Amino acid sequence: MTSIWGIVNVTPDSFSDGGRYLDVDRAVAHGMRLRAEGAAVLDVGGESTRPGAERVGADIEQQRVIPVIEQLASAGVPVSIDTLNAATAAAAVRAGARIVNDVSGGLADPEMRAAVAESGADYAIGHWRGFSADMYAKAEYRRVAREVAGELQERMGEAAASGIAPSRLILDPGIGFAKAGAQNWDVLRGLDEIVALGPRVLIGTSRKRFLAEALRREAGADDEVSESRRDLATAVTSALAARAGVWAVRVHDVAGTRDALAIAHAWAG
Ligand code: PMM
Repeated sequence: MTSIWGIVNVTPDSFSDGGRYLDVDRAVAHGMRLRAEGAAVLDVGGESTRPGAERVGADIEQQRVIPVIEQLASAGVPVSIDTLNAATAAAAVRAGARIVNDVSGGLADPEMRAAVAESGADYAIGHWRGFSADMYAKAEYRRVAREVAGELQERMGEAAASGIAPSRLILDPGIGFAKAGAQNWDVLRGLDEIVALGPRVLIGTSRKRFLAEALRREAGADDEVSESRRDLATAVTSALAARAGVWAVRVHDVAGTRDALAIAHAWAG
């Protein structure tokens, strides 16, 4: 059955006191709630990769995530570190993380693959073409799913050349990363091409812009598509992705996703 990664974003807009103090206890409590709701892995991140987000330094990123990872890991929860920085990945694994989730697939930091190889952690590699500031300018494809699969295959080769065993890899087509609206649907329609590459496949559609766009276009939602409508849309994409053979989905709403996956599972028989 497809498993669930619960998102724990430790950024000033998520767990903070008026934007000044990051509240470690609240982030940990949020993670433990997602765990109780059925998350197999908690994906902890300290730098937003959303379109237009500014980059933060690795030191600030680590101040945010390391105390949270230490507490979650010591409570026995499998933790993944969502980072583009090799130094943060290494520190997170020392703090107890078991998986490095690098949406750039090793392209953002030239030290990343060596750090992961040395750490012994599993490595989730995303399809990516550049930092959020200019990623839409790079969203040019002829056949989206085919090209995404081809580039992921290149990332797999680079990881193997760096000493990371294929059994440690997880592939993610990077929904929203260097992909504009309709291109994300092309990727989802072609998920079997990614699954056919072999390694476990992870997918993250949660609350993303292309879902809100589809709801506005197809269901008459207003401009500010509510969080609950985005979560419902996410649960649907997650259930369909499960049918397409993905190994895990990365979501904010773990409880709703758990129910959606249970129904997809019942359907599959
Ligand atoms: N998306 C975001 C952040 N991290 N990691 C993986 N593996 N796949 C994704 O699609 C992904 C990710 C951006 O979403 P957020 O700001 O809601 O965390």
